[in-house]
Amino acid sequence: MRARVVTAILSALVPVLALATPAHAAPGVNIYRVYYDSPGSDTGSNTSLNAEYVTLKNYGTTTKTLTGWTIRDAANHVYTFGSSTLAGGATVTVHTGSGTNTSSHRYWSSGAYIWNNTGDTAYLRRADGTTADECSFGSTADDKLC
Ligand SMILES: [Ca+2]
Ligand SMILES: [Ca+2]
Repeated sequence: MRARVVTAILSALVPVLALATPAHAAPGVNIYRVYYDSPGSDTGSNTSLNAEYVTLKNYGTTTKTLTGWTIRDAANHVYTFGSSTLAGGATVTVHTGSGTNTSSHRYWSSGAYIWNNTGDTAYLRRADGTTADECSFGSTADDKLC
């Protein structure tokens, strides 16, 4: 009887646990966050452009090569990663404006905003062109946790 109760409780928990699993449970590089509406007025300054960004995260435990991977918006503006890797558990943020690339911060060098405040979709593709992840967002906030 007791075992049956435990079984019933476990059965009830399984769907809850499944729902609690992050969408990006698969060990790979995925889109973590898109900060699409740069804080304050969109003045177009480099500081404002760089406060608009997309962050990728390596959900795996091994280092992944990002060389040749691309990020693009719905209008097909494309950022291509130069020679770079991303350690397991690490993040890399791609800022819209210009700056000096580091292992965790890279720069699109776009003179205009990429991510539409009114809604857009971010696509992450591997070097071979296959889709690694995509993340759509609306206009209800400044950023989206994907
Ligand atoms: Ca924007
Ligand atoms: Ca803004």
